[in-house]
Amino acid sequence: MFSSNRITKLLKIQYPVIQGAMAWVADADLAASVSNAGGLGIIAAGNMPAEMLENELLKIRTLTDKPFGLNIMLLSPTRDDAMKLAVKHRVPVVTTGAGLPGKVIDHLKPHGIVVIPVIASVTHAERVKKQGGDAVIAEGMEAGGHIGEITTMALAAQVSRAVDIPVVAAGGIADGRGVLAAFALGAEGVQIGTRFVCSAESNVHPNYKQKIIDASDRTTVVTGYTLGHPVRAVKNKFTKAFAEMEDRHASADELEKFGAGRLRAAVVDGDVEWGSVMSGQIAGMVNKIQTSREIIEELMGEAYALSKTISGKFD
Ligand code: TUI
Repeated sequence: MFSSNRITKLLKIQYPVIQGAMAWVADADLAASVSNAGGLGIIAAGNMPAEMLENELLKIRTLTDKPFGLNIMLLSPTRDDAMKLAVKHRVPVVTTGAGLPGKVIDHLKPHGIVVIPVIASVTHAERVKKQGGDAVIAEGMEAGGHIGEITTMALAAQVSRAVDIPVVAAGGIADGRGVLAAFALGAEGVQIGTRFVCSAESNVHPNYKQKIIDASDRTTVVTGYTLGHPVRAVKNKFTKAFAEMEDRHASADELEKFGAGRLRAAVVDGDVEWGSVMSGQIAGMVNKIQTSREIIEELMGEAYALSKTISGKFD
């Protein structure tokens, strides 16, 4: 169904599918389920205190002997702790997000850790290549959570022409068509978040999963432009109130305070009206709960079948 390429070889995995690193969502249970199914599961450090993150790193070793990754969110005050724990627990792969990863690459590469930063522009991808990043994840603004400005279509195409390290496409991908489209743009792997939120092995509150299952293509909205870190989430009372505050030019301080703790409220407590239900635009296509294995096998099976149909059209 899939032979192998630079991404599967680099990551020592069967299928070129990386699970998105979603704060509060991407724990050892979800990551192990993806790794056991032949993809690369990722634990999201997010803003986790070191002790909690260390527990997840110890736990995943009891759940899988396959490679997995740790995502370090560069805006987080706990990012240095996460970096130390990656070394201490010999994490095979580190992805980064929401910032410039130079320091992470310098610190982790000498320990043999594969480092794959998420980037949102060509310039940033070129910088990562120069700094010694092993690959890049080109994440378009269709993605959920903190996003850049460029769509996956435009970003993956331009980044894969600009750098010779492998490119993984992210944002707006949730089925085999999306996988094949990413490969057509020059990517050698995909990162999938929203569909894995609805994995049977995801510990996300059922209310959050239901919001994604009920979503259409126009369900998400972006807030936070005035703060300099735009975030895509399902429209609800919280995003409406936040947007109104931005419209009346509320101060950064006021906005940060209003937004604090909202993701946890949605993911852990199931408050899907006043919490932040981060999700990608592809939520409209995620319609059921499936195991991570079913998700990956369906994705790759569809991509394989479609590749045969499409190649016949270009005779
Ligand atoms: O990081 C993400 N997605 C996230 S992080 C997150 S937690 C959060 N919560 C509230 C506010 C802010 C963050 C929720 N979702 N994706 C990876 C990603 N990285 N998307 C965009 C970028 C990015 C943007 C700019 C990476 C580098 C970059 O560099 C530009 C610069 O100059 O810093």
